[in-house]
Amino acid sequence: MSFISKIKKLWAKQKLTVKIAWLGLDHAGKTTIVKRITAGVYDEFTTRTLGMNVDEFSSGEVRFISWDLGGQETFRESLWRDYMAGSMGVVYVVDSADRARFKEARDELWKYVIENTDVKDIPILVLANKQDLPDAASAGEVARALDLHKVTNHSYAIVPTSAKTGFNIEEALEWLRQRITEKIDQLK
Ligand SMILES: Nc1nc2c(ncn2[C@@H]2O[C@H](COP(=O)(O)OP(=O)(O)O)[C@@H](O)[C@H]2O)c(=O)[nH]1
Ligand SMILES: [Mg+2]
Repeated sequence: MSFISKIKKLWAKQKLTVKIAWLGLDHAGKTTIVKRITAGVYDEFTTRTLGMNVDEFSSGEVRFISWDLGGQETFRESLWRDYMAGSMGVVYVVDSADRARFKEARDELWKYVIENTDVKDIPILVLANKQDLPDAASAGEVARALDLHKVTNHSYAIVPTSAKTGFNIEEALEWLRQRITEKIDQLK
C-alpha cells in the first residue's frame, strides 16, 4: 500500500487532515518530489517556484505545503508560521550535490525548525536528495553538514533519495507515516 493510501486510510479512521510541511532551500527538489508522489511522475521541467515560494498540493486528505527557505524577508515569517501551525511532520529536502550551500541549508534548518519554539516536537525527515548525480554527497556527509547529531528535541531520520529515479522516496515517507501514526495513537 502506498504512503498516500495509508495516510488516507488513517484519515478515514481519525477524521483529520494530515498536513506535512516540505522545507528546504530553493532548487533542493521539493516540488519535484511532491509531484512524483501526488502524480506519480518525474517532471524534469519543474519550474523554479516564484513569488512567495509556497506551493500547496493535495492528494485526498493529505496536504503538502512546500516552502523555499533562504533569503526570507520578515513579512514572510508570519505567513510561514501560519503554514507550519498544525503540521504533523516536516520533510527537509537537501540537494546533496550542492556542497556550496550545505552551510546555508544547515542554518535555515536550525533557524526555522530546530531552534524555532513554535515548532513543537514533530518528526523531521531529512532527504539527502539528487543521489543520482555522480558527485552527490552521501546521507552521512549531509547529516554531518546539518549537525543532525546535535538534534535532541525532535525525532529525525535522514534518507538518501532521488526524485529523478524515485529511489527511496516511498521508504522515506514510510518512516514519517509511522511517526505520525504513533503521534495520533498517543492522542487517542
Ligand atoms: N538529477 C536530479 N535532479 C533533480 C532531483 N530532484 C529535483 N531535481 C531537479 O532540480 C531542480 C529543482 O527542483 P525543484 O523541485 O523545483 O526544487 P524546489 O525549489 O526545492 O522545489 C529541477 O530542475 C529538478 O528537475 C533529483 O533527485 N535528481
Ligand atoms: Mg519548489
